[in-house]
Amino acid sequence: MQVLLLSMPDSFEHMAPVAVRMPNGALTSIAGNVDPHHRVAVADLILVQGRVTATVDRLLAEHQPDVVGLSVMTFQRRTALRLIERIRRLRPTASIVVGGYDPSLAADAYEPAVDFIVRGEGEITFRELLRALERGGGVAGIAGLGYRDGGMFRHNSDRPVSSLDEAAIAPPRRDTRVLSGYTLLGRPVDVIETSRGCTFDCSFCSIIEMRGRNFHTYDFSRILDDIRDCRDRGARALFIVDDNITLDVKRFAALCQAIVAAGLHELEYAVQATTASIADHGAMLAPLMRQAGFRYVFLGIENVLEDDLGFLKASAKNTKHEKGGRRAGNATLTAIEHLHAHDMFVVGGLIVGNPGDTRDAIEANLAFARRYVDWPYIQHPTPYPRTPMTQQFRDQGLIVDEDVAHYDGTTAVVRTKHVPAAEVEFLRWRAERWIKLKHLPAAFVHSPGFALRHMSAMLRYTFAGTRFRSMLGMEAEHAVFERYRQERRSQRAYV
Ligand code: B12
Ligand code: SF4
Repeated sequence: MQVLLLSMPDSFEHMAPVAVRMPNGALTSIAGNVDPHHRVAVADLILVQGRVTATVDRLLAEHQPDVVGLSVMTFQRRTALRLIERIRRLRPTASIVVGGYDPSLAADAYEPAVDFIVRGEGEITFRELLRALERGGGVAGIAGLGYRDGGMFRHNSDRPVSSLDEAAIAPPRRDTRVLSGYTLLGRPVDVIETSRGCTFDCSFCSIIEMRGRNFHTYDFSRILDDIRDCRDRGARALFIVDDNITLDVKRFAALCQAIVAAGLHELEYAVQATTASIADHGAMLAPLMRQAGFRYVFLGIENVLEDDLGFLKASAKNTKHEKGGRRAGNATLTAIEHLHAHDMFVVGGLIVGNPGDTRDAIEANLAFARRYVDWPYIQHPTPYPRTPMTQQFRDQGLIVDEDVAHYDGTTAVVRTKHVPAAEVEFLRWRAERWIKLKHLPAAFVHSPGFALRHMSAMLRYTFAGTRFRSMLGMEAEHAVFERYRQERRSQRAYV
């Protein structure tokens, strides 16, 4: 069968598409796990943001797919549904399948539009679906699948999460990609996985509903082969997409050593980490990470105030420990010190605009980011489907925007008990542009060629909405902010 797999073009405020265009790791993993006689094409539409419909039309004509699969996050739902309408019109014979976080957690939003919904991990479910379609058999026995049955949409039982042990999931197939241009600050970038899952239960995170609280790992030989595959295809930077690689610090340290031993430390790595693990083990771990080539570390700080950490259920992962395991306060600063001491950049993940937040509480977090963080990754709490936090915001009547196309993390769609949503977003926007500007000299040293070629585009993106008059202080900041919001919204109408 001919299969076309698409990831959505919608991008995120803190990942300017001029600087960051990463592949979707799910689709190449799905491609690597179908039976080998199928012909699969993977297209990451982030690479063609300015010409999405023309590209999809071309791919449909060239590949004549029997099955089209789309990978969708919640804020990409509107784009996905518009694309599905178009695919139906242009290729009515194709079966349409959706998977990923949004279809898994908000299946009803897709039921009227698609033929199949793959919930949770997709590799085995999708493989079995293709087998069933090929032989014209039923799909009622395929765990993890939803399907149309006459006028009804039925859902089979959940598929248990994969153990990831040997041969459970075959390696990704990157040769199936049909578009090019992935970049991380000018370096060709790819994504790899070394583990799946997390055992924490932060209230804003979709992972618990998606797969439960568990942690499974791939073995090192598979991971090193996967890194080699990326390198041999031209990647010079790698983003490790693990939910929480720092859950097992010993294993992470051993992985850093294995990367060095295999000579794969010439690549540059970016990863997500919890502050507690880095604070508790940084003296041993940070030098190993640096030797292995880690450069940008996304720290899940979430908030610097204990009340907010309590609301986000993120206190445990942000508490450092003394020898003997006694709790020793907030881990964030110690973690940042360890990373900075070893020449790594901190991408600071903070969440501002929680129910109890006052203006001062928000400003305290922004001041922290200004002082300690290299690249701000500040978001507003966003009521993604079925997270525990969503229910809390709903119960308190604090959700002010139900349009999920705005659920991109940097549009404030909830208010606090004390501050209106638009003001929360304004405060973040006002602070963040200048923190980003501060990082540009370091970005210049890190990637001089890229910075020279794209500095003006980066500045235009960061200061969207700003005009000469605004720079001279002849315009109210709120007017500039409104223009920034309008510009972003029109940029994000891809289909
Ligand atoms: C890595 C990652 C990123 C990377 C993305 C790199 C990349 N291009 O892949 C970065 C840092 C850029 C990122 C950014 C964002 N992310 Co993110 N990210 C993740 C993370 C940690 C891992 C995703 C991953 O690659 N997993 C590995 C792959 C193999 O697994 P998978 O994606 O789940 O795919 C499996 C199934 O879902 C399914 N599947 C997926 N697609 C399809 C398609 C078909 C056809 C089929 C059959 C099956 C299928 O099968 C796959 C294999 O089993 C998740 C999860 C988490 N716990 O936090 C969040 C997560 C996906 N991100 C999320 C969000 C909200 C964002 C942002 C909007 C804001 C933010 N929080 O940072 C931005 C927007 C990104 C953008 N498009 O611009 C949310 C999504 C919530 C939702 N309901 O939509 C998650 C769940 C985190 C959370 N807050 O709970 N993210
Ligand atoms: S530590 Fe990270 S991956 Fe784990 S539940 Fe919290 S936000 Fe999700």
